[in-house]
Amino acid sequence: MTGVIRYNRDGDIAMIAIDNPPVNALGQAVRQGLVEAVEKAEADGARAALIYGEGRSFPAGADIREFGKPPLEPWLPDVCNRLETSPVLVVSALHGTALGGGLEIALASDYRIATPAAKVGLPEVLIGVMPGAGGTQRLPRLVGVETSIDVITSGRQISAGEAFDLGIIDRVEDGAPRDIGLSYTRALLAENAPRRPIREMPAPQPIDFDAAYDSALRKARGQISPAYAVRGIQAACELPFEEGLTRERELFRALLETDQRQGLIHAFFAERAVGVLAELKDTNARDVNSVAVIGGGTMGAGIATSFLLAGFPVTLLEMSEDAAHAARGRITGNLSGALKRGKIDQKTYDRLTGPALALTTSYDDLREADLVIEAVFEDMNVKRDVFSRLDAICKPGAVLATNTSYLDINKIADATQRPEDVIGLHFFSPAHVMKLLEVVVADRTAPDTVATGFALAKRLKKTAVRAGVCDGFIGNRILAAYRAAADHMVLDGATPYDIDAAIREFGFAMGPFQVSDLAGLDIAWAARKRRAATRDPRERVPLVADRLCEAGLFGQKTGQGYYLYNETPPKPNPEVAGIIESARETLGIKPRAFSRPEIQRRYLCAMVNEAAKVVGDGIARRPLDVDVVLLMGYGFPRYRGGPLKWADMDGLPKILSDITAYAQDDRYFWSPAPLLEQLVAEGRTFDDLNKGAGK
Ligand code: T1G
Repeated sequence: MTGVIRYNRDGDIAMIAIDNPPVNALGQAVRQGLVEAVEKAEADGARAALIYGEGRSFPAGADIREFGKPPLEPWLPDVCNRLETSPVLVVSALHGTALGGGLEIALASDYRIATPAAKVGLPEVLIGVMPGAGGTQRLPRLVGVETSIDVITSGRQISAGEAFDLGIIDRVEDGAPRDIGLSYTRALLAENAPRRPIREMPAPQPIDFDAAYDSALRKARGQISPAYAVRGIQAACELPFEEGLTRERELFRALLETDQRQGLIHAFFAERAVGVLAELKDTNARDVNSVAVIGGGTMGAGIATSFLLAGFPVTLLEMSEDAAHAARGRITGNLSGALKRGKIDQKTYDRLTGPALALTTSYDDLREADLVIEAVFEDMNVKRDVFSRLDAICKPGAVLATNTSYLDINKIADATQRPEDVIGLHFFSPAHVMKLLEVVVADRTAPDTVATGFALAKRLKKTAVRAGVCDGFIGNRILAAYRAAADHMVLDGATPYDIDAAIREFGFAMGPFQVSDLAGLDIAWAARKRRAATRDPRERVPLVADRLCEAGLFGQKTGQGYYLYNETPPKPNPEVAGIIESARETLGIKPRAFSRPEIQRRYLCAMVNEAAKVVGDGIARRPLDVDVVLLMGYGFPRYRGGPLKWADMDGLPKILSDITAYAQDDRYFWSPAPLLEQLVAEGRTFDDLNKGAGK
C-alpha cells in the first residue's frame, strides 16, 4: 500500500482511507494504492470495500499538477474500471468536495453515501478538459442525458441534497465519512444488497447532440471543452460502454493538448499564487472587526455591502442626513438583490439592513473603527482632507484605506502622521459582486497593513492582487493602453463596430466601445481633461471620443454613445460616422482598412506591452498578478489564461516584432517594454518570471 492509502479490515469490510492532503487529489500514488487495496480486499476475502477520504474532502479530482506531463499508470479510468468490475461490493463515503475524478471513483462504486454538507460535481470543463475517467459514460446512465449535459458542461458543484434527488448518491447522513460509510456498508451487507455496476445499466436515451454541441459552443464563447464533453455524452448513447470509454479518452486527450487547457490551468493556479508574497511571510495581519466607510455613493455603498455580507458591522459616514439616507437606500438595494438571488436569507437581510449598519454624519463615530475606507470624490484635495481628519480621530493602529482608482496614494498618506497605516483597497464596481481587489502598497505602507489587506480580501471572498502606486495601478493602467490602441485604429480607418466585433471574436464578452458606453464616456473624458496639462505632446488624442462627449453622447447613461440604446440589441449610432470622418479630416488622416486579425493583434500587443511595463516597473510583482487582474476585473477570456500567458503561448518574439513594426507609425505609443525586449533576447517567457517569484 502506498503511504497515501491506508487499508484495514472491520469484519467483512475492507476500509480504504485516502490520505493525500490538501484535497486527496488522485495523484499516481493514490491511484496505485487504490488498485492495490481493492486487490488486497479480494485476496483476503472481504465482502465489501469502503472508500473514504481523510481530512477535508473525498478526492477533489485528478492531480492537475500532473497535467502536461507524461501520464503515469495506473490511469484513473483503469482504476475506476478495476473498482467497478471487482466482485467485492464497493461503497464510497463522500464529504467535502467530491469533484472530477473523485466523483468518477464514486460512480465506479456500487453505492454512494454523503454527508449533508458534501458537494459533488464534474468541473473538468472549467480547467479546459472534460471528465476522462468514465464520468461522461456513467453519469448519463444514472441520471439521463439532459441532467448530465447540465452538470458536466456547467461544471457546477451540486449539494448532497440535490445529488440525492438526482440519484447520484443513495443516502445522506450526518457524521464522519468513515462512520456513516461503515454503518451503511454493514446495512448493505445485511440485506445482501447486489452489486450495481453502472456499466451494466441501459444506455440513456439520445437527444439532438449536434444542437447540444452548438449550444455548448455558443455559450462558452470560443471555449471548446464543454462542447467536447457533449460529444462524450453522445458516445454514452451511441456506443457500447467500453467503446464509449475509449471515445471519452480520445476527446479528453485532445483537450489535454490544447492551449485552452494550459490557459485555464494557469488561471486556476495563478488565482491562488497571487496571495503568496515574500513580504507576507511571517507577517501577521491586524485584527479588523469593525469597519467604517466614508462616502455612500455607488462605490461606497457597494463596499459597505461587501463588508456587511462578510459579517462585519459597518458604520457609513456621509456629509448630510439626506446623503446618509440615500446611501442606506443603495445598500438596501444591493442587499435585496442578494436576497433575491438567494445569497442571503430574510433573517440575514434584516440584520444587515438593521443593527449591522449604522449611518452617521460625524467623524467622531469613527474613533473605534479598526479599518476606515474612503470612497469619496476622486479629487486629491478632498481625499487629503479626509485623511488628515482620520489621522486626528482614528485610534492608533487603525488601517486607513483609500478606494481611489488612480490617485497617488503616497500623497494621500502624506496628509497623515501615520503613512504606515495607509493603503489602497481598490474595489471594482459593483464592489459587492466583483471578486477582484487591488491592494495598493504605498512607499511607507507597513507590511502588516499589507497583510491586513490580503486577510480582508479572504474574508470578503475576493482575490487580492498586490499593486504598486502609479496612475491606474495594474488594471486601469493597462486598460488605458489597449483602449488607446482601439481609439487610434478608429482614427486610422477602423470602425468602433468592427473593433468590438473583433474583440468579441477573441473571446471578450464585450468590445471596448460597448464597455465605454456601459461605463460612461464622460469618465474617461474627465480623466483626459485632468491629464491634458501634463499630456506628452507625442500622445495621440482620441478626438472621436472627445467629440462624442462634447455632443453629450455619454453612452448608456444618456441613451446614446457609440450605440443607440432605444432598442435591443443596441444599434450603431449613425451620428458617430460623421464625427469620425470630421475628426480624421481635422487630423489630415487618410483612412485605411483594418482586418479583424490586425485589430485583435494591435489591441493585444498594446495590452501585453503595457503589462510588461507594469511588471518591469515593479507595479505588479509577477506576470501572473497581471493575468489575474485582467481575468477577474477586465473580462479577459479565461481560457486564454490572461494577457501574459497568452503572449507566452503566442510567442514573445513575434509580439515584439509586431510592436516594433507598429512603432514605425507611432514611436511614442509603441515603444517596446524593456522587459519584453529582455525576455526575447534571453529566450525566456513571462512564465519563467512566475516560477519561484513571490515565495
Ligand atoms: N489537483 C491538485 N491540487 C489541487 C487540486 C487538484 N485537483 N484542487 C485543489 N488543489 C490544491 C490547490 O492548488 C491549493 O493548493 C489547495 O489544493 C487548496 O485548494 C480524470 C482529469 C477543491 C473546491 O477541477 O475547485 O479530475 O495553494 O485553495 O478554495 O475526470 O481547489 O494550498 O498549495 O482551491 O477550499 C477536477 C479543482 C480535476 C477541482 C477547494 N477537479 N479544485 O477549494 O481551496 S480534473 C477540479 C477546486 C479531473 C478526471 C479529471 C478547489 C476546491 P495550495 P483551494 P478551496
